[in-house]
Amino acid sequence: GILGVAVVGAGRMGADHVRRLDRATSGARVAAVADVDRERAERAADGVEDCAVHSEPLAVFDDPAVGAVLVASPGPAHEEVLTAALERGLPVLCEKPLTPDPESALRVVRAEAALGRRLVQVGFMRRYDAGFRKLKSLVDSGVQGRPLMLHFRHRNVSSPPGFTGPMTIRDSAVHEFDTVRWLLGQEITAVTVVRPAASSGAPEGLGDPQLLLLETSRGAVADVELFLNCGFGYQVACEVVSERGTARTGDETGPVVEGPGARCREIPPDYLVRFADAYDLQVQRWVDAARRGTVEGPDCWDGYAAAAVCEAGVRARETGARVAVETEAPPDLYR
Ligand code: ISE
Repeated sequence: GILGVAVVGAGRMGADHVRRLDRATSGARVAAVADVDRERAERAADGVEDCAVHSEPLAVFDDPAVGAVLVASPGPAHEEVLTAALERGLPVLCEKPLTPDPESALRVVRAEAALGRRLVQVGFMRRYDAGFRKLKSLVDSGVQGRPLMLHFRHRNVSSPPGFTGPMTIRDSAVHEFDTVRWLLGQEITAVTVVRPAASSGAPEGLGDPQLLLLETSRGAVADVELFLNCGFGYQVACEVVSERGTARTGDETGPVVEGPGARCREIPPDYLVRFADAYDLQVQRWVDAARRGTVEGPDCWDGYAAAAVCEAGVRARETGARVAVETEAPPDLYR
């Protein structure tokens, strides 16, 4: 039957997912929207047929119409919802980060491993972006030899209000951490953060932009320009430098625009536009899998591994030192 989805968290991302599930996904409907700000939940649910609205996130679990949960609340609120969903055996699509720190991520990993089957997919949507998928199949094909270096650019127009230094790592750079692990099939072993003079366009004290240097388990190195207040557009790009060639994605995303005296390429304003197709595919594939009783995509272990790199990253940016990443061994479920 049709999958009844509860969307927990009705901020920018949550509201976008409500619209996506309601209008652009087959086999699913939005059965409930929950947000601690009830009016925000009501706005997101406006126009959605037969959709319950809650101000208490856990209330969605008492609703028999709810067969799956999409978690889009802020990272620190995830663990409670994930734990409740796992207890009830409901499939989950959890926006990144799985949880903000490795300790809580490991608790979620262990709760899922104890069930002996996967229920949670983590919303690392770049894995569903057409350009990144092409990079991945090129790397996997081995035609260019071993990948040696990755160059990333990650620029936002502006950081959201209340964004802190650690959040630049846990909420933004976490995407690169997952992308490196996924593209290379290697673990990130150490993080160094170099910080140029802060931009006057960035909030006082945020220390934006930053340059991250990541080392991996089989000797690759990735550099990440993280610039969250660049002021002009949303850009995410990645170049893979291998032994016999390079490949790059993300430079040409918006349409070509021509007018008097100029020919240019539009730059998307934000991630909702830049990754719209990736989100659509991610959510459709999650719904299809949930209806078959399966789960695909990035798992809780990927969420934990990324959180462990974040932990090292947060310390690296505070101390200026190279910080080694520490992780536990994965439970059998994720081997
Ligand atoms: C946001 O939460 C995202 O996930 C975006 O992809 C990222 O570019 C942005 O920096 C984050 O704040």
